[in-house]
Amino acid sequence: MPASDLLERYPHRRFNPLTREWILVSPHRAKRPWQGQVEKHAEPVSVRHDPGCYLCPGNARAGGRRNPPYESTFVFDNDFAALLPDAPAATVNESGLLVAETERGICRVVCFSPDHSLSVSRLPRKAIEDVVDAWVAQYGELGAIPWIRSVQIFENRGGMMGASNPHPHCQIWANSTIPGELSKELAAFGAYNGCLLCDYLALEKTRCTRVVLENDAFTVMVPFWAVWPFETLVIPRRHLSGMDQLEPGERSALADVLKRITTRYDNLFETPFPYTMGFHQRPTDGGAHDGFHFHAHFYPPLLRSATVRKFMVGYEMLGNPQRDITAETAAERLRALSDRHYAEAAR
Ligand code: H2U
Ligand code: ZN
Repeated sequence: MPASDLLERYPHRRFNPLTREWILVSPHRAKRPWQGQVEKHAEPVSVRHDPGCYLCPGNARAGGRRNPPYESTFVFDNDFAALLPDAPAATVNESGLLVAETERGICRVVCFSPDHSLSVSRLPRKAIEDVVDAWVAQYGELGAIPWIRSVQIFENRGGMMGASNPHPHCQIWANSTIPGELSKELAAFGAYNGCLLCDYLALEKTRCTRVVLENDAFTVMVPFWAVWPFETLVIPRRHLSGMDQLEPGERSALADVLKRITTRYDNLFETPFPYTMGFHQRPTDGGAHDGFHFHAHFYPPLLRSATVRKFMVGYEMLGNPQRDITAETAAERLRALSDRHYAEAAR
């Protein structure tokens, strides 16, 4: 039997070249019965303006600030920022065991739209282009601050992922050191001969088993080494180290793939699909980092329905992450879905 067929049937390990870590795949286990925790079914939001929402236009936020009557995107400094720009420098090192240092940073919130009921999947393409423009502007503005070395843009969608509010928004944490996940990727890019993601993209395009969708400028795939059941990787087809290098047409292309993948996610279980997504871009520490290939990761927790999620516990916390359905099966299921949102198709 060819090795690829064996991978479909038997437990095996897969290597993640971006983090240089292994994951365990147990395809024979996908049909096991589930008697564990069942999550609440997330209902779509119907009100377009919620008087109690701290992100809606015109409403009050914590600390008495009030949002302006914004009409497209709106960016503000997080009122409960996890990082502060003026933390004084201090380090502790006792015997190399008690090691700590203060960290400076700036945290912001980006509202994607004044409409409380929308999500990336339901926003018009033009509105997502405005969001991309806001991200590019923030990456440029925060990255230009001399002590900021990394700008992390991320969205937590859905209560299951810890989002505090359904209003479409994301967060930006920009800080004075390079965070762990990006550090691992930088090391992997540095150790690889050529560009790891240009080569990976070329390899996947000869197979198409894991590609979910694409347009002229971006490809979305379930990576060979995906950990989360329906995890995807969004890769610009051109070698770009950050979203500031996108041409105007490529910004629209990014908006297009983001709309299409989030629509397919919602369509998968006909539910507002929870996820954490975010971009990995070159550090803003003054180095060139030309070899880095920027990309986005979607990490969604749902496994087999709108209410059964994957837990990263047990062996995963103590050994390695593990998955049941293969990346190929997940890609096939996402590929088979429509780009038309179920809520719109039903009308
Ligand atoms: P999350 O839904 O991903 O938690 O993002 C919402 C952010 O909004 C969160 O980081 C901030 C929280 O600190 N926030 C404000 O900045 N002002 C408020 O009035 C409430 C929430
Ligand atoms: Zn709102």
